[in-house]
Amino acid sequence: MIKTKEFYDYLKTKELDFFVGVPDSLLKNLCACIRENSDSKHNIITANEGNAVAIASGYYISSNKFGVVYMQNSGLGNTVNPLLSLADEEVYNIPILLIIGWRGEPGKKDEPQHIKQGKLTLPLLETMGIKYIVLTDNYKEEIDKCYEYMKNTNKPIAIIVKKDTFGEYKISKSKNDYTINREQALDCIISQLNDNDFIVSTTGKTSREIFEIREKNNQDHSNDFLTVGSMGHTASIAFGMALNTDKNVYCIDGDGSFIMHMGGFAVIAQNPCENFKYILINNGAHESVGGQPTVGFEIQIDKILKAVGFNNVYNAYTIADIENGLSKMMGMDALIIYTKQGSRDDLGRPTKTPIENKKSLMKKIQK
Ligand SMILES: Cc1ncc(C[n+]2csc(CCOP(=O)(O)OP(=O)(O)O)c2C)c(N)n1
Repeated sequence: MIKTKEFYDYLKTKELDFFVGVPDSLLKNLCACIRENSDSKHNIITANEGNAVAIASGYYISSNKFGVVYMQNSGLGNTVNPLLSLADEEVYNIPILLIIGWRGEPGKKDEPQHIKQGKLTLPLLETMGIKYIVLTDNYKEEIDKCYEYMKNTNKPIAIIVKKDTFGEYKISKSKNDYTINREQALDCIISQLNDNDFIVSTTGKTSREIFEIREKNNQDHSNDFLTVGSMGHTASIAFGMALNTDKNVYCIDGDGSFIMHMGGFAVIAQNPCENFKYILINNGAHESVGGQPTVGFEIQIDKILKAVGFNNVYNAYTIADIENGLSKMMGMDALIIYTKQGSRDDLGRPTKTPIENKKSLMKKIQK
């Protein structure tokens, strides 16, 4: 196991001290270390991984230095366009050090959404012509090799990080003053909905908590589309569903997911749909992968949603606010719920497969 701070310090000896990316559960310790030891000009948590590649490219253009992009392999898809049409040697030829958490590594047990991506991580890089090194304890030599390669070729190179590669690096979670947590908010939402209301929930702990709340209530799961991957696309899935049914479709999103593909909201709101309702649980963090901050508390999401065309946008800080907001919500309205961070240590995962989930929902919504 690599001592995380020593790895970080070694990167710095090579002037690899500009970090940009989207946090990942496998890189939780590294992300925490970067966050604690880099100032805000040297660690930018981006909306999505493609933005990170573009920012690292801009950084190189103005400094001649190599940016370090961190991400989960789920985010590799978001980087394909800027890697191939910006950084590629046949376009601008820009060196970037990619650090990629390898979820779904073949032979290791992981969740369904990581299996195909895990299998294809190395082949995808090979297809894109991106050289990679799988990180081992011999990390100094490996970083040296990456550095020399970037210097000699001006091409991006990837470090692939397997599970449990980095040792624990603990920092205290950022706290806020909100009183309820996500699970309490979800519990309240579910108690207010009826059998004709459908949910599309975002990836991470939101969907896991919804699954457990239904179990606790002895309800089945056929009203819920528990998105397990596709971070940032929850609202678009819900919108697509809402367009083609007269049932209510409630999107339950997270701030990291909202920010990841915020452009989608402009188009959704400009195509009003009376049965689409948007709920955002804003904890100001990527809580599901370690609590790294988003800009969710810095931006005025209610004003953004109004500006792109949502009708009424309600803010909620308490259970009573949620009940009140839900009772008033009409189509193309939004409810933003401000919560503290935190979840149960014993939080489980859906025991139904994504395909079982999809099939039972399709049967019910098409009735
Ligand atoms: C494209 C992509 N990038 C990164 C991830 C890893 N990931 C899973 S959940 C999550 C955090 C989501 O944050 P938010 O939407 O705010 O919800 P919260 O976890 O705070 O409830 C991240 C970064 C992913 N699944 N997909």
